[in-house]
Amino acid sequence: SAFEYAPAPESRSVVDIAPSYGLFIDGEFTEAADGRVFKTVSPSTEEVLSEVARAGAEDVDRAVRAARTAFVKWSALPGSERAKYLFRIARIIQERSRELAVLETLDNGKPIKETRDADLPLVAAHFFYYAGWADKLDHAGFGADPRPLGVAGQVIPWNFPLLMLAWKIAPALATGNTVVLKPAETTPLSALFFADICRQAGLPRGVVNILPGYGDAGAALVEHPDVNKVAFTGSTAVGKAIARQVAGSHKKVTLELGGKGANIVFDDAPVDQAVEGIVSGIFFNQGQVCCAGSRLLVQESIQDELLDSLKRRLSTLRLGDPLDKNTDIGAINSAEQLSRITSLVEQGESEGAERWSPACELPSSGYWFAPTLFTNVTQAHTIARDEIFGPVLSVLSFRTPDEAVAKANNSQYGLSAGIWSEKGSRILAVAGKLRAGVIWSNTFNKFDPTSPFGGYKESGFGREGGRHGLEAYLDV
Ligand code: TXE
Repeated sequence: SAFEYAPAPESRSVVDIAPSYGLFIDGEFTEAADGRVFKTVSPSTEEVLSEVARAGAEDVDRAVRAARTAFVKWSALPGSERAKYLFRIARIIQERSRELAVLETLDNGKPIKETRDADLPLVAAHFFYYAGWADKLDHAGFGADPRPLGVAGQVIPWNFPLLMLAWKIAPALATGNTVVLKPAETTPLSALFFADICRQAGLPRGVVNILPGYGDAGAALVEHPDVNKVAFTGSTAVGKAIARQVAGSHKKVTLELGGKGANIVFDDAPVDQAVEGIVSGIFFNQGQVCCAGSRLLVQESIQDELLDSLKRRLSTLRLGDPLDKNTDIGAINSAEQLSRITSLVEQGESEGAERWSPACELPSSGYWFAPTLFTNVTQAHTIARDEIFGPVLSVLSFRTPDEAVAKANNSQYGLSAGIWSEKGSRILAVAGKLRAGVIWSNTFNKFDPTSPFGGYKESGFGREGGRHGLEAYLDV
């Protein structure tokens, strides 16, 4: 696509990581009020990458005040002027995409193949896309003169650090809001590099503020009385806590939470293509994806054939150094996430499911988990119900389309699903019955800024992306 611009980055030398970073408030990098810092490590080596200022409630207050002051002028700018800044940011992201891809791979642990070919092109694409909306809001179908909300408090996770930032910041700025964003504690660096990009683009001070920190800073941001809109992506437990926190206040909120996506393969599906989709559905970003296809529902008549092909394919995946451009499976983002995955996998075994992994050597340092497949899984098993957020696929089977739909919908979540079949009529009939915000057909994990994304049920509410993503930042 026209958005794609990604020269090959494979060397760590393309990125210059400073030994320490401050918070980004009102256009300046500054220490935390109480002087606290934390370390961010590379999950593939456990090497310390940098020491980062840790925001607390006082810093949140400072940042929200800066954003409030900036809102007066920013919201009064003509949309065409706001668009210029967003286009400029998008272009700088393209120009610096090598550096940002390597940085993201170092801080997150995901393969460079993914940051280079998926994360970074999509980050730029979101800024281009929402830049295009900034002067067309009167024509977005919301009625004349839609208004920005004010200061947006945004809390993002570690699985797509820069992409989640783009999903949140681009529509907020396009619509005339200002932003205080808290990146996740294990992946603060790309958001801080983004702060530098805002300065490079000449963005007026205070329009974007970045506060690295932990959950306490996120909670303080959500709680701050002068925040008008809360946007959160993360765990369902924290999402529910945030919904309680803002209940009864003036704040608007969107939540993008967990998932347990069903990838449904019918007997007329092209098997080789389906195997590729199953692999990308659950092993992309080591399965640390809210819309991962973590439940494979395969029609009984082709189960054996499909599983044989899938196992052969899994044996060819390369796990290791995420900076190597041939790597398919990188590191798990943190020791905490690794232990969550490990304990759920142990539970799967103890509940009687059958575990299989290809032969694969795990590096001696860093956080690693081999691609894992569970068969003999029933709907009652924990691994078929809970989000594992790791490279672990649970295989279930079905006989009829109705049974596939019933099993796919048998989840507290409703974020994503996939349908594999040669028959268009079957795909449409099944898609119409699935309770999931995103449904792919004969592909999986494909993203596009023009398409709204979000969940049913406990996967959250509100949509990000597309024209719908504007709505969350406007009073209409
Ligand atoms: O999430 P948290 P964690 C799921 C996934 C994973 C589990 C736990 O299943 O195994 O969540 O991950 C900030 N108020 N997802 O512990 O804690 C936190 O600092 C405000 C799904 O990392 O929800 C970080 O910036 N903010 C998911 C962000 O919330 C708070 C992506 C997410 O962290 C807070 C990530 C609080 N009280 C995990 N507590 C998805 N939907 O894609 C923490 N935070």
